Amino acid sequence: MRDTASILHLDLDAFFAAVEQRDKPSLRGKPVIVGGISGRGVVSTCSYEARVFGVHSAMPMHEARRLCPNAAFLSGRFGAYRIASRQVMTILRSLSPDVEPLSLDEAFVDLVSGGVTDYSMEALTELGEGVRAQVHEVTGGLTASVGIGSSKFMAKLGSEAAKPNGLVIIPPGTEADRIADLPVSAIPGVGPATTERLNRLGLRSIADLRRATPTELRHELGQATATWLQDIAYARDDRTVSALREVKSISVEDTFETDYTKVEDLMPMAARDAVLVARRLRKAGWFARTITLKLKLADFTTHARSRTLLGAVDSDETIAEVALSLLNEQRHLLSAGIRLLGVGVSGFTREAQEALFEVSAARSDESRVEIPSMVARRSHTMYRPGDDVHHDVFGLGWVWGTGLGRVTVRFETATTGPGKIHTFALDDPDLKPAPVVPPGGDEDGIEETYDDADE
Ligand code: TTP
Ligand code: MG
Repeated sequence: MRDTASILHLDLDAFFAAVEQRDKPSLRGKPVIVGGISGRGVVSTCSYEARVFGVHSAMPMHEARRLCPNAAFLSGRFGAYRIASRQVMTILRSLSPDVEPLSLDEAFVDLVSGGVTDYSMEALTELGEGVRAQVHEVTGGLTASVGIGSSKFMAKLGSEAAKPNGLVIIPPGTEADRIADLPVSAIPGVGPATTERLNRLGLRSIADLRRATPTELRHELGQATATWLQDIAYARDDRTVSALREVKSISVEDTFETDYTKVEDLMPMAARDAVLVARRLRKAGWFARTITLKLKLADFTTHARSRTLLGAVDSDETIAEVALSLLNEQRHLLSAGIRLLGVGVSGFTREAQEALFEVSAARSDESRVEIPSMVARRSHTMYRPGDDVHHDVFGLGWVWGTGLGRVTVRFETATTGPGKIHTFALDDPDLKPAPVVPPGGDEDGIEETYDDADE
């Protein structure tokens, strides 16, 4: 742990919903819910106005509709979120070379390597407020919460305490007192399973944890976790801020004891790896567009083949189907002997787009894997609630609702006042989907991904 508050953590407030309110003036100050609009969709996030009703991330959408029927329900515009994310990360990288993004809207910054020398409360307040103001200005109105502390744990606790739209600096020396009454689940890395095990031992708060015996913890949770818990209970956390820790792909590989030559032998391993990858993907809350199958031959040459889907997926079935079909496409390599097989995913988004596709992989004959065919159901333009559109007469607007062959559009943008509503036929030739136009205009279509952190 450092003796200065030199790690900053920034997290945007109600990120996806805030971008929607920025670009849709009529929704400002109102409940906005972003997520999977369909039957079994879940809430990605919602505005603070919707949180008052009890709506939160990961809640089934039908429940959110019940709690807050008058909210605007939007399916999300990832292009716009990606651009805002990039703008924020650029601001943070101007502070320090060591910026570690944790997701699209959240990052740690190491102020020491950024050259900050004055760690007085006044100087840090000025710095923190300066970053928040810059984010607000550059993104055209998004608000961020910032925490500054002597460790990652403290910085993150600070930004959580600062939410929404605030700054909290945790003065060095106060850390251990500050966390004593927190539940053990507040500790980074302590998920529901560990929380339950600790609770079973009668350990509920961080102060309780301090009273536990090392042997008891080690016995129940293993050496590594026990050590971590004993340190963090006293706020001892020397995890570094690392720009290299970004995750750009997730993969699972198997190296075999003997070389395989038969596709029937390799198929179960590819399928199992695909399921492991899918599980890690879901845990990270991501969906992937690209699936890769890697083979290393007995002669140590490596062959990788990828397929990029039209939509982003996270299901065991889809990832396994694609991996198996990529294996099938590389059958000609098998006779050389396969010593390693790996399945990976990349091209992450926060949203599933599986509904747009049909993956049909008939596997009637076990030894033959049909290539899945991706059929985009775009017989005519699909408008999803919240999508940007352009009308030749009325200009830029967003899809307010669709049904019965009609689409209702509200004509407003980030820079207009609340706009008027008009309804059109779905196939109105004057109406088209509009590209995301960011404030500052840097639409380049590049996927915002996270750098490699393979196991
Ligand atoms: P968060 O930072 O967890 O949430 P938030 O920014 O919406 O709200 P706040 O930080 O003010 O509490 O997540 C950032 C974005 O990630 C969020 O806007 C939407 C997306 N997300 C999901 O898609 N699914 C999820 O389960 C979560 C937690 C977030
Ligand atoms: Mg956030």
